[in-house]
Amino acid sequence: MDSISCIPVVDFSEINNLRFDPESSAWMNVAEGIDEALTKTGFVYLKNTGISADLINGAFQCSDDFFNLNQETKVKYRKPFETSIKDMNTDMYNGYVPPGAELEGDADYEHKEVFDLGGNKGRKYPDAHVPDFKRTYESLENELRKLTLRVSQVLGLSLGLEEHDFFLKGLRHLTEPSVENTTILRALYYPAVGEGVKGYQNSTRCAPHTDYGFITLLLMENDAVGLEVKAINGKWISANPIPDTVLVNVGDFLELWSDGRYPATFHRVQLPTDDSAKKSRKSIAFFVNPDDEVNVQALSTKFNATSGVVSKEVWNTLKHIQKRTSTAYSAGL
Ligand SMILES: O=C(O)CCC(=O)C(=O)O
Ligand SMILES: [Fe+2]
Repeated sequence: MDSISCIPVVDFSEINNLRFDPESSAWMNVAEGIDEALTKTGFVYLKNTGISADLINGAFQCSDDFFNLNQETKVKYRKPFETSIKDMNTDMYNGYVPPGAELEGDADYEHKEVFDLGGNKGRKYPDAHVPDFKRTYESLENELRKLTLRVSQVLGLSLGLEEHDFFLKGLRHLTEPSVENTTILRALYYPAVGEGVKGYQNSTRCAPHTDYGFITLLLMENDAVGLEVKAINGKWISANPIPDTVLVNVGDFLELWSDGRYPATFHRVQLPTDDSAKKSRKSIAFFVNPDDEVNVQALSTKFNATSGVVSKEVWNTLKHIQKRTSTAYSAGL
């Protein structure tokens, strides 16, 4: 089965320019579509989000220009791994991560390079080598922030929260950047890999993992195949790019907030076994985390209103993120 029939597509065009109104049928329709998609797979494609294709293409071009620089130049922008986990601050969330430095799940090696822009301290941009990078990525981040705010309002509706705008309270950094946070805009690059490469047998592009934030917004180049999502029945289904869409998935915090209704599903990017491995893959992820100080616990929704909240866990945002990040980077430290 292909991705189109497995992961639903929800059209955002009706609410794109519409003020938030929990009574309006346009918002309710979108909320129902999102609820159905997220309960089924934890993933949903959003169509007609209003983010310009030129802006997205421009960001992929900058990404291409950066990752095609030689290694000596790229490591000038390296993330400061020498920062100890204990003293981890937002510097840790910025810069270039070379292949092999970050590992998800139980992979031996990931053929993956990333460039992160995160938090509100220690940002660096490779403008000396890619002059449009800062301007393009800042514009894209701005658009992704606006879309995230809309999606958060839809989620308040889809869960039937009494306080429709509840999630906005925990995402103040999206409108007030001085609020401490660990949200990351990440350019991902998976180089072309030939079967002759050492360690090919035990390596992958991105090992199975759940995302640890609130939600992730993912942009993929049109030919960037390879992403797979583990469905509730345990089968891996492909989440191939659909032109003019943004793929959204549930992170650990939304799973907890929704009391498990919206699962943070496992996903992975395998090394293709056919000719497409000879091509690189590029995507851009916006990992949205709640503000650092937010404590997350299961909410009373319209779905558990009579049965009661099941999960008793409480997670502090920063602590949870630090725990998950230190596991992912232990390979590179
Ligand atoms: O490369 C992709 O398209 C997805 C990567 C991913 O799932 C992640 O970095 O969390
Ligand atoms: Fe992911």
